[in-house]
Amino acid sequence: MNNCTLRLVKGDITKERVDAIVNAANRQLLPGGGVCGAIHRAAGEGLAKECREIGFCDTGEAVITNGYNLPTNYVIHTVGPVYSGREEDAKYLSNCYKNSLKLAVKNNLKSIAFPSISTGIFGYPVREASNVALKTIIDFLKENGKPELVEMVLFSNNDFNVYKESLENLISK
Ligand code: AR6
Repeated sequence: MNNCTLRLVKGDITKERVDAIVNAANRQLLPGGGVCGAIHRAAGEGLAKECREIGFCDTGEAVITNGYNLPTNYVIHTVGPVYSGREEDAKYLSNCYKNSLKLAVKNNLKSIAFPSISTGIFGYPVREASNVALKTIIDFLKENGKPELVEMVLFSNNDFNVYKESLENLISK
């Protein structure tokens, strides 16, 4: 759409060769578990050091660091909401995608890969989250015409299939 590509990929985000990968971080920007742990392990100690210097990121916000030993130049860290079942969850989750995309554009990055933010340890149901994620990305691309490539990298077959169904439903609307 709008000369941009949105692609769903099944795989490990730490292997993606894009300008930036997004980390589903915690507010203290500490190396945690899940995709965050995998990113920190693959990036090496330099990433944790730069995160310590930044110190904090609020829910729905995003910060950018270097990629260190990753095949990507940058990591954008965003903090998803812990799922509560309240209406505000969707707003915070949408802000994660929006603010990460804004940061990518501000830094002239052409390609960015997202994991499925908040749907692991933070407990956001994947189908609900997929609709928020995809709708936010599509709206951003329609409005801004960049970045050129946005990938959603899904770790499991189930997540990939859920995102695929949600995307098909959104496109057919
Ligand atoms: N590549 C792509 N996706 C992955 C990978 C990977 N290598 N590894 C896991 N996933 P989670 P959250 C998927 O729990 O729910 C951390 O401790 C995983 O299957 O990583 O936002 C942070 O520090 C799931 O679909 O993130 C925070 O404290 C998705 O990534 C907290 O967990 C997100 O799951 C954040 O929780």
